[in-house]
Amino acid sequence: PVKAVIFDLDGVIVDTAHYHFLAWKRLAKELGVDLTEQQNERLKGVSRMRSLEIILSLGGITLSDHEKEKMANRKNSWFVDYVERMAPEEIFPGVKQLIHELKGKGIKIGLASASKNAKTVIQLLHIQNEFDAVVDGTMITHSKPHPEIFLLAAHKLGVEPKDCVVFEDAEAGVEAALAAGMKCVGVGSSEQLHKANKVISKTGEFKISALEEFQV
Ligand code: B16
Ligand code: MG
Repeated sequence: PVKAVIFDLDGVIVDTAHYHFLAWKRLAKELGVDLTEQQNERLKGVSRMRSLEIILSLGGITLSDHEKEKMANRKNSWFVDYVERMAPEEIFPGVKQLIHELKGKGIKIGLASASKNAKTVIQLLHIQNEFDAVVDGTMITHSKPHPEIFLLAAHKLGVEPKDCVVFEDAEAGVEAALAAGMKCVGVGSSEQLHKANKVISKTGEFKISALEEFQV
């Protein structure tokens, strides 16, 4: 039976994924790289430093560790500027209701975000108390597609991985969830997320009855 649902944050609960894209695009432009939306898919779900490294490789650019640190901090300050202007209304429609329905069925709710800004974001959205466990980018050593983040979330929830369903918008995140031995609902394009057990285009579209598909 499904005992826990673990949500990714960026792109699943709120469109911070768009703010990440804007901030990376701005940094990439300064580096002479025109970051496309297609290329941006590779940045989703992976750590800040890994994202920067992908952009540098797109431009064939090499930087010292010190320079990389500076660039990553620049991107983050722009991202934080966008995020600080965010309001609770920016939560995707239907997400809070979905969380409440799941809780009503006795299902535990986790958050597993690679973002080091995840706690700030959920506070700004006033949803920090909705989660039974939160794991963010400050608590892990391996980023998605490594399963660490989801395994830690399951551990904190006290639920076995096989009884967890993950909601993810990033290909790296879907891979991480499956590698953790969990079921995964992809949120976005079925082409991009074809490895997921089920794909929906928006989180709020999910019907709780569909959880039965995951009972084994
Ligand atoms: P930060 P998620 C991820 O969050 C984003 O998808 C990814 O694009 C970003 O690079 C990563 O967080 C790190 O974020 O720079 O704020 O630490 O999708 O796992 O919620
Ligand atoms: Mg995401």
